[in-house]
Amino acid sequence: MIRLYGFQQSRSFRALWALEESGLEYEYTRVKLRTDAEVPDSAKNPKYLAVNAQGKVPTLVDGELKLTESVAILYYIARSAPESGLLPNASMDVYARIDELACFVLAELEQPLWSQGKHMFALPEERRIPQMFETAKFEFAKALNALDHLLDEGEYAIGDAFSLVDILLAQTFNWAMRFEFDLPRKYIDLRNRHYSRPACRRALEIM
Ligand SMILES: N[C@@H](CCC(=O)N[C@@H](CS)C(=O)NCC(=O)O)C(=O)O
Repeated sequence: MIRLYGFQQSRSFRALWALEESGLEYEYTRVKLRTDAEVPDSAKNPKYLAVNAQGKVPTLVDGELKLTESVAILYYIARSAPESGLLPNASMDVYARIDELACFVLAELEQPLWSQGKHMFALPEERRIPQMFETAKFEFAKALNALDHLLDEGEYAIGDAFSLVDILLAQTFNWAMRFEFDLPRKYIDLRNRHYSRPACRRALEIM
């Protein structure tokens, strides 16, 4: 049985949403970030560090397999449930574009959001540099311009069906909205459209 470890308002929502889309059986375990190691469900507790050495979320455990990167987790879920269409049955070119977009979300789009998050709450206080907030917004705007060239025109990121990159994009735009980054109307609409999917709404309830 798949077990997902997560924390509200974090990248673990990507995995929870994908699991709900997939129809796979799973169990969800909440861990607490930024709490003392002695707290039993703390991400710093040795029990959790045994599955995720960085004490981060998400983590997916399936038998002997332990995955600690959200994008790898999405691919694993998609491949475990091919009928979900999270990875469409597609040509080499389409697969390559899906991989490209997944890498782009991690390396370019979410990077300024996470940098800001680190300097807002995740780093030790003495390491935080609030002056970087404006730079993060500048970098995010640059990434959005590049993104315009990577997406198809239609309802979905690539092709004519919902896929794992739509989850990645919608969750990352949701993150940008929470952090009050400027987001063009079309990307707010994309977030709202995908967040109204039944699987996403179920995941929101569970989270
Ligand atoms: N590259 C990892 C990043 C995981 C990560 O940094 N997760 C954050 C939450 S979204 C975390 O656990 N941070 C620990 C903390 O804030 O103390 C992934 O995509 O899964």
